[in-house]
Amino acid sequence: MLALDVFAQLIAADTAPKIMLVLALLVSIFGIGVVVSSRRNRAAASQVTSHETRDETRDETSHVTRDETRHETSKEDLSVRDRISKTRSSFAGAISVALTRSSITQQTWDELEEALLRADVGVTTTSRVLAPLRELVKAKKITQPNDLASALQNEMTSQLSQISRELNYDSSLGAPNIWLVVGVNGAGKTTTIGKLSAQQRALGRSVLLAAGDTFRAAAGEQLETWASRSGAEIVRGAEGGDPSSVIFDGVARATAQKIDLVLADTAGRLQNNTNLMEELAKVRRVADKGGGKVTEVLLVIDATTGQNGLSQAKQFSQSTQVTGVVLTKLDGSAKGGIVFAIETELAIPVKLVGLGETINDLVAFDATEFVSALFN
Ligand SMILES: Nc1nc2c(ncn2[C@@H]2O[C@H](COP(=O)(O)OP(=O)(O)OP(=O)(O)O)[C@@H](O)[C@H]2O)c(=O)[nH]1
Ligand SMILES: [Mg+2]
Repeated sequence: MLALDVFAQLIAADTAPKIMLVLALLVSIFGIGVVVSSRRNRAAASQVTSHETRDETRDETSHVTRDETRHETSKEDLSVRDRISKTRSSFAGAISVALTRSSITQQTWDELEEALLRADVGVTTTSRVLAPLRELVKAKKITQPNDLASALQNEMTSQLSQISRELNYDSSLGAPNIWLVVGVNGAGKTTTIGKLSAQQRALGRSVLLAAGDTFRAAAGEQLETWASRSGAEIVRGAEGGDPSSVIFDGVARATAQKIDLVLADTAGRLQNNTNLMEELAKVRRVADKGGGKVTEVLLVIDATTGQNGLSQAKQFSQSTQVTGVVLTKLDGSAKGGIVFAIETELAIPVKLVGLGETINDLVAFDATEFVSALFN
C-alpha cells in the first residue's frame, strides 16, 4: 500500500525522470526478493542433501558392517568342502561329463584322465589311479559309467598315503621341540607359523617364534605381529644377519625359559638356488645344536603353483629332510590335486592345509574328507 501511495504521488508530480527512478527502485526491490528467496531455497535444499548424505553414509557404514559380519560368520561356517570349491567345481564338473555317458568307451578314459591332469594330480598318479579301474571294467565288474565314480573315489582315497599326518611333538624331550618352516618365496611360511602358533598355544604349549628370515626387515615385523596375535615369544636378529645364529639364539632362549616349542621362520628361496639351499641345510644342522631338537621340518607349498610344487618338495627334502607338507592357498586354487602327486610320488605326508589368510584358516589334512569333497 505504501509503495502504491508513493507511486501515486510521483505520478501526480508528473515528472518522467522521477517515474524512471521509481521503476528502477521497484525492479531492484523485486530483484533482491528473488535473490534472497532463491538463497533460502538453496540453503534448505543443501541441508536436506547433507542430511541425506549423512544418512547414506550411515547406511553405507552399517551395510559394510553388516556385510563384514555376515562374511565373517559365513566364513567360519564354511567347511573344507566349501573352501576348496575351485578345485571341486573344476574336477567334479569334468568327471561328471565322463560319467554320465551311456557306456564306458575310450572317450570316458580320455575325459577322466583329462579331469585328473587338470586338477594337477600329475601324470604318474593319474595312471596309478586309473589302472585298477581299467582292470575292473575289463573284468566286467564295472559296466556302467556312473559306477566308475565311487570306484574312482575309493581309488583316489587309497592312493593317499596311510602314513601318519600327526605333527611330531616329543613331550618327553625335556627340551624345546623345534619346527623348521621352509619353502619358496611367498608360499605362506610366515602366515602358517602365525596360525600354527595360535593352534599350539590353544593346546596349552608355550611357543617361541625365531625370525630366521633375516633377508627382509619387514619379515621380522610380520612375525612380530603374529607373535603378539598368538601370544608367543619372539627372537629376532639383525637384518642381513646369519639366519642360523638367529635360530640358534631362539632355541637357546627357549631352552633357558623352558619354552615347549620353537617355530623357526626362514627366508623364501628357489629350490634350484644351490647356495641358498646349502644355507638352509646349515640352518637345519645348527638348529639341532642349541639345546632343543628339530622334530618337524614343514615344507610350505602354495597350492596354486601346481606341479612345480613337486620339484620344490624334491629339492627341499634333499636339503632339510622334510617331514611334512603344508599346502597353502587351497582356497584359491583349482589345482588341489597336487596333494596326490606329493604324497604318492614323494611319500611326504601333507599334514596341514591353508584355507585362507586369517589365524583360524589352517586345518589338519583329512584325505577321506578331501577326496569326498572333490566328488560331492
Ligand atoms: N588365500 C590364502 N592366502 C594365504 C594363505 N596362506 C598365506 N596366504 C597369503 O599369502 C601371502 C604370502 O604369505 P607369507 O606368509 O608372507 O609367505 P612367506 O612364504 O612367508 O613369504 P616370504 O617370506 O616372502 O618368502 C600373504 O598375503 C598371505 O596372507 C592361505 O592358506 N590362503
Ligand atoms: Mg615369510
